[in-house]
Amino acid sequence: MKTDKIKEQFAKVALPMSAEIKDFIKENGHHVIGQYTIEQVYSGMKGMIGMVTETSKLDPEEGIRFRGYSIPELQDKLPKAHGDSEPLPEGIFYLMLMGQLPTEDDAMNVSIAWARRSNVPKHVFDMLDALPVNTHPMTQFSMAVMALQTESVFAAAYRKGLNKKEYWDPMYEDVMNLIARLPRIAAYIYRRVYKNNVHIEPDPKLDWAANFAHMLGYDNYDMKRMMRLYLTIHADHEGGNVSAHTTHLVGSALSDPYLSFAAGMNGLAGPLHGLANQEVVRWILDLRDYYGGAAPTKEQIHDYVMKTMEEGKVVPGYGHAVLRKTDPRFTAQMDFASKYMPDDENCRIVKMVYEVVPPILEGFKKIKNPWPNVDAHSGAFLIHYGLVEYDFYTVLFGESRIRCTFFIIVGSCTWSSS
Ligand code: HAX
Repeated sequence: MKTDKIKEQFAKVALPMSAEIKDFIKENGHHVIGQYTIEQVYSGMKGMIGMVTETSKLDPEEGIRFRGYSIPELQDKLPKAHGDSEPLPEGIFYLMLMGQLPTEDDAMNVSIAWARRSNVPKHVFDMLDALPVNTHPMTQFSMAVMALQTESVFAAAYRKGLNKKEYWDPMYEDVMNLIARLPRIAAYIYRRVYKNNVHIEPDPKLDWAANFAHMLGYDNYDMKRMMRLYLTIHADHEGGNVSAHTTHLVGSALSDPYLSFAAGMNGLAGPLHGLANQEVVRWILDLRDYYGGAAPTKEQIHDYVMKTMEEGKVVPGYGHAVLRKTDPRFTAQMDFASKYMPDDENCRIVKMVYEVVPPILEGFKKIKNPWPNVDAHSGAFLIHYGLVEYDFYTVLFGESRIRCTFFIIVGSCTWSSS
């Protein structure tokens, strides 16, 4: 099996770490670390420490930190594409994988490795072409990942007979291949559904996010910069969210990464999780329609929120199972909007909604977090740059989220190999 620089570095970091973790468990495994209530058991283990996720930590008050770094710190410290202000998603992948900040060369090596692995076999496109074109893009995405399972290096190696110590190696291959192939698949779905099936070939000279924007059909610099930010901030949110947890759970049966990730994507496609990003845009467009199409006033937003609540629906983009403050991923997007699209009408509406919604939701005592989450903003950006087909938005989220889910699988396999 061919190796690459990233893989060699990963083996150097992960294999000793897996031995260290085994020793730690041997020595400390008997300690009791918590108690829990019946309510926690009934509400899906909320607030119970039930797993270790090394790639990121979600603090209820502060939000997400990736390997200890906040989002603003990462925007400052991670390598950037030439002349860009936003980090390359390759860098956050490297940070999550190795536990240390990448150099520019490291990020470049990830980019090269993904470009080399990005070929998608024809049968995946044939399968997509056989689906009704109105199949939801997330369903197409999950099915395409399943169709790609024919390529699983792990499944083939396991069938031949594989020592436990060797699991991590073909798992790594699958993870990297799948990450590399996803942009092509996602772009194919987009162009098939919304752009008359006219497809755009990848440009291997571009970084992962810029190449994705290119294949979607958005070659302007601003969209590429936005895509780098988008694919960086959605990468990970500890292990308890539905998509990462599902992927980890299915992967723990040694289902290969294609099977595990498709399962996670089916969870991401729920409106209380990743699909909330399309629901936010739908809600704002419905709100505008309701008041005749013009930008709404704060009073109108207030009344529309009350109407949503009275109808027994949720206000999409608000609330969180763990967070108790404004999501820093929302703030990063709002800052980006103020900098690069200060006059955009939908971004202005998102900001007004942010001023109006929390005080209303705070009035409903049962709601534990009245503040916006990551999904409250992203659609407004995409509309600004012309990507208006909001049914597609959760696919973008899925493409980003793959990096957390696959590190978990690589990690768990590595641990079982020591
Ligand atoms: N609008 C209306 N009601 C809300 C609400 C909101 N934004 N957030 C919570 N509630 C309600 C819940 O539906 C629940 O009501 P019931 O007791 O009648 O069932 C009650 O308040 C208590 O909920 P909670 O404990 O505060 O929140 P949960 O942990 O149960 O749920 C959710 C967290 C994110 C699912 C929830 O806040 C919600 O439905 N938000 C809107 C959908 C959304 O934005 N989802 C994306 C979340 C982030 C994410 O995963 N992104 O991908």
